[in-house]
Formats: sequence, structure tokens, C-alpha cells
Amino acid sequence: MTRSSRIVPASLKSKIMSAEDAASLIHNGAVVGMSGFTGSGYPKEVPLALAAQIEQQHAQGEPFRVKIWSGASTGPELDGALAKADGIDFRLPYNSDPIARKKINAGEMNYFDMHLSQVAPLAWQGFLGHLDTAVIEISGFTPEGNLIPSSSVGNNKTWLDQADKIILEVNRWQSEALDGMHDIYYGTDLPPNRVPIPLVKPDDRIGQAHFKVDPSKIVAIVETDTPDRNAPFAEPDDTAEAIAGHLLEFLKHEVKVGRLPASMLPLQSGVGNVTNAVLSGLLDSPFENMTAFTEVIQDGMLDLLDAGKLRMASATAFSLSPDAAHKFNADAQRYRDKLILRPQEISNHPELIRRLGCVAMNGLIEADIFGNVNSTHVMGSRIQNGIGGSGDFARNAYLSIFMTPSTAKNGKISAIVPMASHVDHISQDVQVIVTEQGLADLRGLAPKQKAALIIEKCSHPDYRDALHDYFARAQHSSFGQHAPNILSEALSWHQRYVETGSMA
Ligand code: 0RQ
Repeated sequence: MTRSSRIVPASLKSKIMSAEDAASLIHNGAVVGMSGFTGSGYPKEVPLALAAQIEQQHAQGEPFRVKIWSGASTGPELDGALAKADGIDFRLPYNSDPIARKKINAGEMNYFDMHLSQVAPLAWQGFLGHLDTAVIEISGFTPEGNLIPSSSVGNNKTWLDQADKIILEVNRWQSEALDGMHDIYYGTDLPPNRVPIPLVKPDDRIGQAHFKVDPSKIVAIVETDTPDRNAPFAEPDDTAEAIAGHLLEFLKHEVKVGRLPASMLPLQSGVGNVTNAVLSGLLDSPFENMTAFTEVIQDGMLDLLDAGKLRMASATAFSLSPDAAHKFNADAQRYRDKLILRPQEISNHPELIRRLGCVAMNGLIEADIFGNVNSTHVMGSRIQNGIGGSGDFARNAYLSIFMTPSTAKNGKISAIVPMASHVDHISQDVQVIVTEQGLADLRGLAPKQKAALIIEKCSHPDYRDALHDYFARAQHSSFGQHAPNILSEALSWHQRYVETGSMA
């Protein structure tokens, strides 16, 4: 008789309780390490119950806020509910929840936006403070009492190891076939004892399938049956298709001239509709036997696996639309030997990205004419999401590609500007910029050459003349002529938008 992995081991049965009782073990001011990476694998019941308890306390005039660490973004039951209750004092490392975003931008919530590969090392180095409680979704237990991860790994290993107390959510909605898909590596010592990570191919398994856990730290187990909550992807529009088209032409060219192998190098793709459109475009490409070494497995990756174009994918999480998640759960067994989920300190590890030679494809908010990229701050001050893993990949990739529609907000904003109002990726980390207008290959170019190419290939015609004009005048009046700028004017496009609602 097979034993169901959902059954809580007899020795832990006494810890099963309601989400409300589990949440009451978290106190005001606590530092809580949550599972979750994009809308997958995050705890769903305990954060909701905690938000209700926070609201009750606030109604009685009592303070109650917590500090939340996670893998990346989570779902509305976690970031959304806790932010709505005004229960988050501090958040790291990534957020895409609209309510939390509003709080951060109103100055009511502290947010540490950081490289995703650095979260676990910084926690181990002691730079982030002390972790009180881990709240981790799992898909089950092994007979030995180890934990079977769910649809994301993120920083769970670190939270389980570091927290004083552990609350587990055992989610029956997650497929039992997830068991065996994960590769949890326990060899990440701190300097001076750090050793090379023995991974040389995206397919390599270097760890174990399950999390270790000290059972004496488990204070509560909550049983749930709640689906992951990722947003559906929009059908690619003309803009996304045009971006994908330019990029695929470029990749084909790179293969033709021998700078990329015919099976590509391991792909990394950010989340979003444009990057998903690129993955769809790869379905009709001539590339075969591709691999992915990336953060998230989105719908387009499953399609590529189904079509036999992608041989395997390594990531830290799924990021599937509800339809794709349903399809995956119904047929998870089929993907078992093609997918590996790892801790994010491994999926995003700079050393591995550099060694494997990833092709990194990420979105941007704005790029300036010299190729500096802003991925995070609208008008230099309002956070959109965060840098996420884009910096881990961009600096270390074999090819670092950024893509965006050439305008935002119905044409009121140009994505190509004289000077970026915030810089996440310096021009040295940005090799290719693609918009629906065209593609600028910036490798080996000096700043003035980059500027001419970016304006010509990437900017929207409505803004192109103004950019040409700015650049031409800068070449007469700039303090220096390496990267010519007119300082008094460089951010005037942003100021105009702030004052009038349009950069034009
Ligand atoms: O706003 O949602 O209010 O309509 O930004 O923009 O065009 O839908 O594009 O979803 O690909 O996101 C950079 C934010 C792009 C994303 C960014 C507004 C735009 C819209 C979204 P609305 P789009 P995308 C792996 C890698 C950093 C993290 C990363 C991102 C919203 O790619 O977060 O790469 N990247 N991680 O209107 C004002 C501009 C704008 C602008 C876009 N110039 N000015 N608003 N927007 N450009 C994943 C992980 O790390 C988990």
C-alpha cells in the first residue's frame, strides 16, 4: 500500500491546527520568512488569518505590524491582505502587489529591493537581522519526515534553517507529482569556506529532493486546498509580436555567424506578456533541443516543452496562468524529468549564470540613449516591482537582452529617454535593447555610437526627432564628449510628465 505524502507524520499530528490558531503564534514586530515566488508556493491561509488578527488589533487601537521576507512576489492572500490591513512594516526582496506598491510609494511601508540571488547569503551573513518565524507551503511529507516542496522553492531552505519557529501549510491542491522535481542544494557555506557549486549543465542535480527540517521547531501545521494565484497572460498584441520578431531574427543571425550554438545557450526569461510572447515565438523558430536556466517556468516554457523544442528547464518556481497550472497539475507526471526547481540562490547564482552562458531576456521601464536601463522606478521615484533577478542575470549572461514597448501609458511616455531617471543596469550590463521599432546591438560600441543606434532603432517616431535634437545639441554643449549630456535638460522629459501628464 502506498502512503499518501499528504498525511502528517504521527509524531507531528498534535501540531495540526486552524490557520487562525497558527497565525496567533506570530506577534507584533515579528520577522516572518514566507515561502512564495511569483504567485506560486506561497502560504495562503495563515497570512489571511494574520491579516484579520492585525485588523482586529488595529480596531482596538493596538499596534501590530510584521516584517515580511519571501522569495519574490507572492499572491493577494499574502502581500495584498497584509498590506490592506496595514500590517507590513518592512518587506524584502520583491513585490508586485498593487496594494503593497501603493503603500511603499506613499512612504508607509519600508521596502528593501534587492538582487534575488543575494537574499539567502545576506541572511546567512547576518545582515538582515533575526528570523522569528517561517511560514512555508509544502506539498507533503516523506516517510522520514522531510518536507516535499511545492510549486516554488525560493528561499524556503534558508527560512526553515534559520527561523526559531516553523508554521507549515500542507497544500493538497499542489500535485503529488511535484515530489522528485526539486533539487535542494545544501553546500552553500559562507566565506572563507565557500566552494565551487558543482553544476555544469542546467540538467545537473547537485542536491536532494526534499527540505530537511528540525521537527522540534515546527509549531503549527495547517492543511489547505487552495490554488496558486497567478494572473493569466494576455494574448500577445502587435507590439509584443513585433518585439519577439526582431529578437528572433537577431538570435537566428547570431547562430548563423557562429556566436550562438543551434540549440541556443540556456535561456532566462523574465515574467510578463512581452517575454511570454518571445517564448511563444521560439515555438516557430528553427532552434531545437533548447534548455532554460531561469527563475520561473511560465506558460510559454511548458508550450516549448510540449512541442519538444525545449529539452528541459531549471528554475526556482512555476509562474503559470490558472489554465496552464490546471493543465500542469493534471499531467504533472509527464514533466517530472524535464523540470528542476532549485533554491533561488542557485537558480540565480552569478557564478552559474556566467559559467552556463545564459541568454538573458528581461523587461525594462526605460532606457537612456547610452543604454543605461531602469527596471524599477517610474519617474525616478515610484517603484513598480523591483529589480528581481534581472541584475543577477544581466551582468553575468552571455547575452544580456532588454525589451520593452517604445512608449508607455498610451504614448504619453517614451521608454527611450535622454537620461534614465534611475539606473538598475548600467550600460556595461546591457548588450541588446529591443522595442517594437527595432533592435539595437550595443556590443562593442562607444557611448555616442550606442546613442545613435538606440535612437534610430528603438525610439518611437513620435519622440525620435526630439531625441536626435537633444543628442545633437549635447554634442556641442556637454561638459564632456564621452557620453554627451545637457545636465539642465536631461531629466526635463520626466519633469514634464510629472507636471503635465505627458513627456511630449
Ligand atoms: O503599468 O500595469 O499600470 O499598466 O509598467 O509594464 O509594459 O506591461 O511590461 O509586465 O514586462 O513589466 C520592467 C516592470 C516591465 C518588469 C517591468 C508600466 C506599464 C505597466 C508594466 P500598468 P508592461 P512588463 C525575472 C526578472 C524587473 C524584474 C525582472 C519588471 C507596467 O519587467 O518588473 O526583470 N522587471 N525580473 O504602463 C511609466 C514607463 C513604463 C511604465 C512600463 N517608462 N513609465 N510606466 N510602465 N514602462 C522575474 C522575477 O524577478 C520574479
